[in-house]
Amino acid sequence: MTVATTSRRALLALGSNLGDRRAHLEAAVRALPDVVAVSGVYETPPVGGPEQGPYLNCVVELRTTLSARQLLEVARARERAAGRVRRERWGPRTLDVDVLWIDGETVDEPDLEVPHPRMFERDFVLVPLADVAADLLPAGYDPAAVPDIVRVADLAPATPADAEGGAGPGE
Ligand code: A4P
Ligand code: MG
Repeated sequence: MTVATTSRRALLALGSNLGDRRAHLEAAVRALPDVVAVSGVYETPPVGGPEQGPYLNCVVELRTTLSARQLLEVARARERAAGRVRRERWGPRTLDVDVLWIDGETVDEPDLEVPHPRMFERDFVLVPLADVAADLLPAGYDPAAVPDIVRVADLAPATPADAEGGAGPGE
């Protein structure tokens, strides 16, 4: 595993389709470390899995020295904080946090693949990704041409005052 000594860009994808979806995303974004930018929040039709409700999705950019493995641990901690219960693959969830991309780093292990293997196939990832990391979009990809995905909200990154005030609501 690479141990970074200088910070580099990492991108995480967040999704929620159970409970107060926006509150789950908001609490996670506030609690994530080293956040420098947050995409819009988009309502997206579910892809794969059982019949389930629409998702809210967003993408968060970090500048961080955390390794891919440490970011996966951070992601899992946020999912646990949102009370996520795993029943079936691609099933409904209060919060999913995936490690999409880390500049200059690839990981190919049974429980961790970076870049995320499905990120470039999925409009629910690519449309929010376009807000914060358009350089990573596949050539010719036009987020404005994607049907059925609607920007519904904006979340601000946590400010230093948030950090001093504690972890925020939902914790
Ligand atoms: N894992 C491997 N690589 C990673 C990574 N880069 N980041 C492993 C995070 N996890 C990674 O994930 C399953 C396993 O993937 C974990 O054990 C982890 O070690 P999970 O979160 O338990 O289950 P999952 O999310 O159901 O599976 P998966 O395969 O990650 O699903 P996807 O491909 O992320 O799809 N539709 C809409 N509209 N919006 C969504 O957000 N999400 C999914 C999940 C399906 N349909 C969706 C959405
Ligand atoms: Mg996941």
